[in-house]
Amino acid sequence: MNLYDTIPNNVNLSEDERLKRALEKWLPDFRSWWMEMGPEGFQADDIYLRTAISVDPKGWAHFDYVKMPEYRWGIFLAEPVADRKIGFGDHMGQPVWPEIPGEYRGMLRRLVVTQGDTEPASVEQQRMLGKTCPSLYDLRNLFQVNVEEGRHLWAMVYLLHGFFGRDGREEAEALLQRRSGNPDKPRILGAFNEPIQNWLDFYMFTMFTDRDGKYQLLALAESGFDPLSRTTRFMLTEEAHHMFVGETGVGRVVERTAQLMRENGGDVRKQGGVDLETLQKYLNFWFSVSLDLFGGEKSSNAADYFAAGLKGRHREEDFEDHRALEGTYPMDLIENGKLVTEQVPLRNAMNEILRDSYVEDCDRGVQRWNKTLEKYEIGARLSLPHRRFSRAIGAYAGVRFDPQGRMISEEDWNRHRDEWLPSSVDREYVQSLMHPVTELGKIANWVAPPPRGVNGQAFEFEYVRQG
Ligand code: BYC
Repeated sequence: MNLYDTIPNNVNLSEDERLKRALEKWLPDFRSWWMEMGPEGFQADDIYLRTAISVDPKGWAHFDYVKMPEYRWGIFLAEPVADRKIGFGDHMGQPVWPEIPGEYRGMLRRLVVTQGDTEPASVEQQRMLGKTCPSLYDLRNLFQVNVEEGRHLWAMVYLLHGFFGRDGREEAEALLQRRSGNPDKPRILGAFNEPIQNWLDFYMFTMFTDRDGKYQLLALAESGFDPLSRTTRFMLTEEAHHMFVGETGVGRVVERTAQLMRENGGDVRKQGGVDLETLQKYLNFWFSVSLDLFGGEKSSNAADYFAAGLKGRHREEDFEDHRALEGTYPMDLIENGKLVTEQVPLRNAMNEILRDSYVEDCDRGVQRWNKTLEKYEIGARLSLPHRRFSRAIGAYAGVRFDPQGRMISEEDWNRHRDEWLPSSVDREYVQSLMHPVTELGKIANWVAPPPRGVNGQAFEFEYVRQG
């Protein structure tokens, strides 16, 4: 592990002069992007952050005060697995590839660029949130997520520079050129152009959108292209914290809402909280845009990735048939304006199979939030909307469905839309709650404090020292 090189790494960068030069040339561009598009207003402050010091799953994190622009962004790959073999698709059983197989260059580039694009996008989406943080603890968590997304960008840029030659270098530059939400140069995937205006958006995003990240990274960790597998395996250890921020963040809002429902007659908005209906609408929104990130239900791209051994399923080893040449997957698809069950060849159903694992995982999180409602003896429950609800990508795009998954008319949709998704009034209300709370040990009224702080520290700890 070369921790104190200009670019910390465990890929022996000092022995690869060409790659080292390419990355050192990209570094100032990354820094300019970070200063322009990274967290606004806190770049000179000392933040209590964890940094990678080893890729060992048990001991990689080191906590200390760091100014974000000085964060040790680096290239860290999980240790190689000896004699690793391709675990699925047409090349099943062959040794994994240490370099890119020529025939799959285009496909791999596309996967790496799509993954890479999401990382800076999320930092751009979240750049204003620091100004309205509910507590120093939350502020620090936001910045931890942001610097790690920056490091995930480095992970993909390493692959582009290290394995793709000139077009890889061009793609790495382009990753710093596109901008979230900019109609002239948008980020590639839908959810990453949606504004994250407030902390409820942020918690929902880290709960639902980062969880797509988990499943996509798990599918890429199966890859026969070994450097992609190793880099995504290490990224997954960081991703876990992001989902923790989301799940516990929403959980703390639910807790506070439940408390307010039990107090003073239960009108949550009157008491400056987020009512359950509004929480449900934000949940509906972020869950459905995140479902879109899995791509079309029936996808020949997904079939090609699988056949080539580039992108597998979540925990491929749990499946019995790793070639997936036989068998079908039943899907309710729309034919002549009606839902009809179609048997889709398994390889073409890979996006949907991954989405299934994701939906189950999300539902477990929602049930944990419901336990809090139960604890406060509140009868109402939160739930995931049906996966057909409010989709912009895939088989259900352009057709209207209610949260139970029933097909409805455009007229019905327009009549009920504001009951199901945040209306402009809801957004204004949530925005009105967003005031910065930066006193030690204090927290905004609309969210409960966490049961414990970061790395054994108390909630009252000075997680951000303003310079
Ligand atoms: N928005 O066959 P289809 C993360 C396009 S998140 C816009 O259905 P495919 C993170 C698609 O490109 C994880 N366009 O889809 C989280 C294609 O375009 P063309 C990111 C979309 O290719 C939080 C067309 O529709 N990682 O890490 O099977 C913070 C039809 O394609 C969308 C990855 O995504 C969309 N949502 O699947 C920070 C992994 N969906 O060819 C980070 C790499 C589809 O018609 N990416 N399209 O021009 C992939 O594996 C695949 O590209 C996708 C799409 C799963 C995204």
